[in-house]
Amino acid sequence: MRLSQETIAALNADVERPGYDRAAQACGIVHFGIGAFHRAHQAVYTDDAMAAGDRDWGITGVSLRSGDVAEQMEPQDGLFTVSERGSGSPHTRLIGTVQRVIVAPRDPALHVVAALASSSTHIVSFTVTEKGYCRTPAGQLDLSLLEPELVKGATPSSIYGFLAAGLARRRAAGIAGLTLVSCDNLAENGTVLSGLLNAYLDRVDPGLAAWFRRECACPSTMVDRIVPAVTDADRQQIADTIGLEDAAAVITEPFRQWVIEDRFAGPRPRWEVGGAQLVSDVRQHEAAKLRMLNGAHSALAYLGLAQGHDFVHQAIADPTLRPLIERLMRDEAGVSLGSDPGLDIDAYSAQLLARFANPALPHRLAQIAIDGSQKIPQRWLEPLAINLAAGRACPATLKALAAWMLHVRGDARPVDDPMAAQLAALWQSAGTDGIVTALFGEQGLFADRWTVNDQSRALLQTEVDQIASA
Ligand code: CS2
Repeated sequence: MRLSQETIAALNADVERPGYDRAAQACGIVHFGIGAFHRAHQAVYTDDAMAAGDRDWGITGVSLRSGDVAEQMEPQDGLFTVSERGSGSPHTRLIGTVQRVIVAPRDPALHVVAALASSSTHIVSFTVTEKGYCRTPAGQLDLSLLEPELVKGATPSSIYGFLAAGLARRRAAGIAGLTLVSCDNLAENGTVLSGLLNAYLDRVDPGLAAWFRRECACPSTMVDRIVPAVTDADRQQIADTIGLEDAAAVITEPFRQWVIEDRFAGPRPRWEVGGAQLVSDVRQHEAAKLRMLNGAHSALAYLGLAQGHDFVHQAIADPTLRPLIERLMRDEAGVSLGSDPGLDIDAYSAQLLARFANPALPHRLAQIAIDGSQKIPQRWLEPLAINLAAGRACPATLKALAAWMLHVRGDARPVDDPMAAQLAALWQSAGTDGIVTALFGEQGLFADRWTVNDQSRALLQTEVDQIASA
């Protein structure tokens, strides 16, 4: 039997249930990118706020591309379970906040725009991954990716097209602005989203751009929870534990963190009830998490795959990799945060290493290796730029960078990256001797993010030569 509103009673008694009347809630949030991460993170914080008495924060999920999540969730009335796996026995909880899922490419009637324009909607949030922001390597809005939807009368396909249509409708109807909450792993994600959307609106409707600047807010947030992709075996195990089939189930670690810049255009759920931290400035939290957690994750992915590992907990247990990852985390990423990093680097590193080592949560390195071109700027290139400018060597980060370079050459395994073709072509034309310059030289692909100096070039070249000839 499948999980749904009707079958809830058949769930095993130890599964925690939503503490509110689902049917009585209006939709207050539209969320773009309703994948496993959102379901294990923001949906849970919102569920906590509603259980504490907040009302009308139901979530309309939007999938921009695939219909998979809608097929998992719609037959279940939006219900799904979150199972936490740590050292103790797993804890499972039913989440009731998601009301429906719209698959944008199958939505010619533009229900997404209607949801954005609804007066009950106050918040639009995003987990569309780094590439969902359609940026050039220098971080500008990449209009070449958006051409098709910029044609007059075209249906929107990016977050920008939908937001432009939704905001235009709100303005025309005299409805208040929105708070747009980016929950993606980008440095200063709110500021980035605001700048890119502003550039888009300036192009399509400068008056609307001015309205957006006046009426909307884009707080930055740091989000953290490790959420591996669910396998069929996990689904089977969850069905055995909860007593119902749950096609939308997610598994995650007990840890979760959400630090939110307290800058909203209108009402919001009391996410702090679920432990979210509302602060005046998230930049330090974001930089620490992106460089130390995500930076180490990406290093484990490319170095670990090259060593024949499949999972994070295996790679971090490898005695040849662990010291390197510790160095990257503490002495390179950690040090790049400055003399007043706002947290205890040693304690944070120790906590991250313990989370990576969690054997109850197999996390595929290949999942983390996806879209490296979109991830390495904020994870590695920023700290490299800061450290090298201060004269600090970064051998571990450079080793990881070399492993990524060899990964995108594409000889060992398929490369899942929006820039895969461009990177492969660059390898073809530049070869082993020219690739460092082609990527990180003064005219290189990533020159706006970081340019190699002589010392780092020599180190990087040695690593590339070594791996290439292995
Ligand atoms: C990972 C992240 O896939 C990746 O790139 O580094 O998804 C990571 O698990 C989360 O950011 C943890 O909060």
